Amino acid sequence: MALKSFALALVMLVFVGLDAGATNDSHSHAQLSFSPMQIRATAPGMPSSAAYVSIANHGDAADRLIAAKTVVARRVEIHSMEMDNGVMRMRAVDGGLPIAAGEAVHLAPGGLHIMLMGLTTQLAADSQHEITLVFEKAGEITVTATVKRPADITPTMPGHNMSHQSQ
Ligand SMILES: [Cu+2]
Repeated sequence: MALKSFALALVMLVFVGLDAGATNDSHSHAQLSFSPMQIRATAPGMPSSAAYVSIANHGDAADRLIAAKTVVARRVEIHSMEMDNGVMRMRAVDGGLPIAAGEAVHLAPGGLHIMLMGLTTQLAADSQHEITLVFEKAGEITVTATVKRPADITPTMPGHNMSHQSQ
């Protein structure tokens, strides 16, 4: 009996330890890591904006970005951009964005992005806002995003282009 509760205490310790590790570094959680998230700055009255980030899956199981939320937008969607009869159109990604094991997905201007709609505040350059990403397996992970002028938004992973590719 005593041995059993010792084992249980040990298991709990391990979980607490993992938890502490996760809170020490907001850019890594479970098997996922993130580049610094960037949000496109808005002029007063602009209703929407977009956020960009690269998500790398270092684990051996696929995960999926299924939603995102933030207090600065009433509605958040994961969008792709596709050419449709010569016109670039945005559309919501059906069923979430898969992130295969050992691969990275890049959300960047002109391609995949986190669409922030119904902004509750003007997004001024250099301000910071939390965005919570919801993953099928990793659960909710909140990252701090920095607002940047459109010209200052950098590709999120130097050395990688915006296509999906293996690490
Ligand atoms: Cu969009």
